[in-house]
Amino acid sequence: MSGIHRSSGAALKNGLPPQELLDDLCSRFVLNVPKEDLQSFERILFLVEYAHWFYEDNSVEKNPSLKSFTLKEFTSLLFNRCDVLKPYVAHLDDIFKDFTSYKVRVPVTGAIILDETYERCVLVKGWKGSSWSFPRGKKSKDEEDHACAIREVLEETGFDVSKFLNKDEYIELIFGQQRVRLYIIAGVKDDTSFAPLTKKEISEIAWQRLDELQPANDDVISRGITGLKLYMVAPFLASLKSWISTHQSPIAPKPDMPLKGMCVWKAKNSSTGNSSSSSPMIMESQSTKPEPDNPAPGKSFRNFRFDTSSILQAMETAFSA
Ligand code: M7G
Ligand code: MG
Repeated sequence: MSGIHRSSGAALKNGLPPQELLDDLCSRFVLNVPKEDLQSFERILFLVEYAHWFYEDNSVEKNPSLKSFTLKEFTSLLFNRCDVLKPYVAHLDDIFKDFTSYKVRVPVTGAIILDETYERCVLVKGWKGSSWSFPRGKKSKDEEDHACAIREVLEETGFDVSKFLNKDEYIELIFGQQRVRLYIIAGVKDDTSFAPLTKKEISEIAWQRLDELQPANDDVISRGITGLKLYMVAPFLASLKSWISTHQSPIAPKPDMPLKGMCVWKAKNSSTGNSSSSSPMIMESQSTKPEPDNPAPGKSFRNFRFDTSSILQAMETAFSA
């Protein structure tokens, strides 16, 4: 990572963000948060991830000569170029590894939204990949399961399930170290309008027919019988079927219902990375970061702590300047 310390003019020529931009992102997203969010590198990396999203979605969009980075590249850039993070550059590989393993331990909640016939459910397609999953996401620190489900479904589909949600009606499965709970929200009208509130997270939303989702096996990643690529959908279908068999749908299956899934929202420019829909972006609250059920600091942090005092000092200097 040597040689990235350049003046802003030169930096822009090869697409590297100028120092001022990185400093601004660092102070806005990483330094300017409650002290308790800076107590572990796992939490700090979630802040870096927000800064990365802001960089990709706003800075690059406004100035296309800026390069796009993976989260790992962006993290490295930020650590190498921001004074408060620089002392930890040597540990960056461990910090990143611990963050990735922490991320997959954070419990996830979401919803299985069924239409009024109980024959279709809402699935969302990720921005980067090509697979479909139930709207769902990682729990923030101290957030209750159902509150996370309501928030994530709202972020990813624009639909507020709070009025429909029954805290006792859910299917929960464990994948490796991750607990996934999906609340069953049944009887939603199929002319409900859906559109994600986050930018570049979701590329498509559709009512998918349950009978089209039947997979060849129970794998986490599977294909439905019509070739739909599914992520963490198939393992829920058996329990969902038995739930449906014991509940009466508000309306009988319509004979004229299309045999295929029905797209209800699609981004204008998904996966090309150029532009996106006109939906507003939400930057989640800076004080709520995901946290596993049994939070434990990553291995490599047992021997060193993030020095918050240097951050406070840096902020004082910045504000008094
Ligand atoms: P997440 O919020 O990390 O997962 O988003 P969760 O919903 O399971 O909690 C999943 C993936 O969507 C991320 O790894 C990103 O690739 C992408 N993504 C999510 N958000 C909120 C954004 C965003 O605001 N901007 C961009 N560019 N990508 C996002
Ligand atoms: Mg999310």
